[in-house]
Amino acid sequence: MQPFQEAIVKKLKEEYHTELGKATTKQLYNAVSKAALETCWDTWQKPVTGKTACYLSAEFLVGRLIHSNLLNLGLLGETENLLKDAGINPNVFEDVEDDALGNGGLGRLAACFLDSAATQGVPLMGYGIRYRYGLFKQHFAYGCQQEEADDWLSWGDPWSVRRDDEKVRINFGDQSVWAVPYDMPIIGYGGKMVNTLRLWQAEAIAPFDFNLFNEQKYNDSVQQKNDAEAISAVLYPNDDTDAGKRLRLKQQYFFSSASLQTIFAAYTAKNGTDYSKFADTYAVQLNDTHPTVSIPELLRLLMTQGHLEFEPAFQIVQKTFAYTNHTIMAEALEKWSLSLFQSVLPEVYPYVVLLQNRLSNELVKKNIAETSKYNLIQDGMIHMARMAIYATHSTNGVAKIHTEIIKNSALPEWYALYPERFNNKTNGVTQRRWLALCNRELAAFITDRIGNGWITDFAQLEKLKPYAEDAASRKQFLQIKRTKKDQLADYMYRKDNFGLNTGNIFDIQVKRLHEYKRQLLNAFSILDIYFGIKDGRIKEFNPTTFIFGAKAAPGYYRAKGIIKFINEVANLVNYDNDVNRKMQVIFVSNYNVSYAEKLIPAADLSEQISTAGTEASGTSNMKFMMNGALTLGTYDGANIEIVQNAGEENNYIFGARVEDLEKIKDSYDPKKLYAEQPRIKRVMDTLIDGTLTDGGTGWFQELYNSILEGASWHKPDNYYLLLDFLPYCDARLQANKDYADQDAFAKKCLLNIAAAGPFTSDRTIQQYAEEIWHV
Ligand code: 26Y
Repeated sequence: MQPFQEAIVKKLKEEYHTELGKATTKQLYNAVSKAALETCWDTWQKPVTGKTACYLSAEFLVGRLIHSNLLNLGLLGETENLLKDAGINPNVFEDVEDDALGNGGLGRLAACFLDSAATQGVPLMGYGIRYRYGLFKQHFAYGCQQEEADDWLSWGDPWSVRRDDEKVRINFGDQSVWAVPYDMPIIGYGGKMVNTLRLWQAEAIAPFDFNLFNEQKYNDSVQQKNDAEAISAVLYPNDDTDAGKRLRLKQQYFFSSASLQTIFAAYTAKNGTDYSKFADTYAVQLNDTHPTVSIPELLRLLMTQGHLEFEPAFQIVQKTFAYTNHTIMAEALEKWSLSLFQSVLPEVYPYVVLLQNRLSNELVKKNIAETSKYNLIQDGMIHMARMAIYATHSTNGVAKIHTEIIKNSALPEWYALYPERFNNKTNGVTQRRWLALCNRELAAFITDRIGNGWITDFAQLEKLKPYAEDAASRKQFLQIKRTKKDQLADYMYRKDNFGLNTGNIFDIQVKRLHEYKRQLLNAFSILDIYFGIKDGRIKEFNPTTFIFGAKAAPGYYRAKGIIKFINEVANLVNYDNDVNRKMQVIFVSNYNVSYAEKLIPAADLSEQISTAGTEASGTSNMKFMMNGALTLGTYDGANIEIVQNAGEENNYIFGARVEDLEKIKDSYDPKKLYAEQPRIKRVMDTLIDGTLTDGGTGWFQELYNSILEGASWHKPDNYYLLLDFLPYCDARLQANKDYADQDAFAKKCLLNIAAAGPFTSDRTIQQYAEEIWHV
């Protein structure tokens, strides 16, 4: 046995009094994880020298850690062999819960960044919240989404180390709590660098009141404990509009203050009260505005504990912080009511006023009289994005088009004031999880041809390009794709009790459910194909399986209506014997990181169909690309850079562009399209003519109205579904037709993989490190 295999056996024996063939999955999971953690413990504990970057994020969607950590430590093969030799299925850890401490793209990006930084030798610490319950688990009842608590800790938490000695006190207007850190190792590929993700847990200062207990006031006796623990109890499942909730503001300050206090204390311990090197010692990146209250918090620390005047403190703050914007949708820009902010954070509020005063002076000097678009405090609200731009040295968008939109249409007044602060950092994803781990067959195919350097140097993928011309490689690629479809079919049968036809084209849209992402447009187009086949309008059609995966925010009723609608479309299609040899539709339940790792490698077509100008970047588009799926998408977010690099001719781009929408936005008339285009009318009418039922909820009528009539808060067909409908159907049918020549299709897939080099988060992290953090 190898030393690591022996260490696992020893752990099982000493900690769980069991052995390989007898241990439960939970015991195995914990033993393997703890043994693995010990192999990198010494590297992890080595103090960092030089400048450290800190990534502050309310979300880290790390997913399941055991496989990626074993891969990065080079221990995956040994572990699997040990299991196999003991007669244990190497897939045993498939049921272990994901760490779903994030909603979607923003949280998953944070996780990819940590992996990339540790791999590329960038000292990057993550700081966030250790939610007791992560993103809810989803199942369907009669096609409707139902939510359940995500009790991820029921599997144990072998990857975290609690650090009681480093807890810090957090003060709110109406309560004080402890923030207790739990540290997770972030293991770089090859195990040479191990960074830390520090997640804070809220705990009571005095968990129990005996006096109240003696008076038989049992609930009151644990009140403080409950109130404290509420702060890190649950991840807010919204990823667009903030309801301005008190608890959410407390969460934000809780982890921001805990992180900044720790950084500040570490600095002072080393350098004393000379703060002149603070910004050369720490760079702090704000992942969207969620941690922006860190700005007045650091001011407070520098001025109260560091005894600095405001202006020198401001200079340090500005040099330390940088801000990443992930959305341009006005409703998603965070604002807090002044009265709420003052009551929750009375000790922080004065520093917001100091910031506002400094800004006011600056605007006067620059002769800007109209200040309502700049004021941090305006009309009784505190504007967090404004604060983040004003008090940092860098504001970045997450794809080229997104950064241009920020500069030219979302926040032009700020760009006019500080053009030098704005920059782009196109997102990326880690190829370790999203290729090496989730598609080992394709990884081996690539390594056979160009060596394994791509695992840490993704630009090398370029060397794969000549193999697109090689018939044997194309054939082998297609075989791998089929293998991944078969594996997905097994998995989906276990999870969703659905049988996939693995000879079909797999056409997949997986992402959060949002009107702007247009899952409803996808469903309309599926109905159009369905009617087309039934009516004989579509004669040649390569059998296709349409797959959806998405969670809707629990209070987002329109999104829930769309889920129900797609599930109804699935029933209609799957039970119709006239078409179900040609098409299948499935909405998988509980789409999460682990499901994504099964779905993405099996895809032929990657659905990226957001309204132009709405998806800041998208990151699943990159994951699909590196797994050899072709993008069926709009000119939006990183899709643009993807197809520019891989060739538009090797993808399927359709629909109105930002400039087109800009021109027609005032005259757009969806009712006209509905009246004039029978195919549009036919699919729209399924919402109201009884073809499909919403179970009496009224959701379908509401969806229908949202498109044709609009609502008090938006215009009709706000996201231009009807405008893009026919171009989308055309592009989709073109892709379907092209698939008939599988060999030619495979060539396009290989050209996409070969062009995926720039979309690694290794590249993104290097750009942050060089251009923003200077580490
Ligand atoms: C304010 C609170 C309710 C909130 C919570 C989460 C607001 C937004 C979010 C999450 C946003 C998010 O995930 N944005 C996505 O970020 C990705 C990474 O940059 C982008 O690829 C994607 O286009 C963008 O929608």
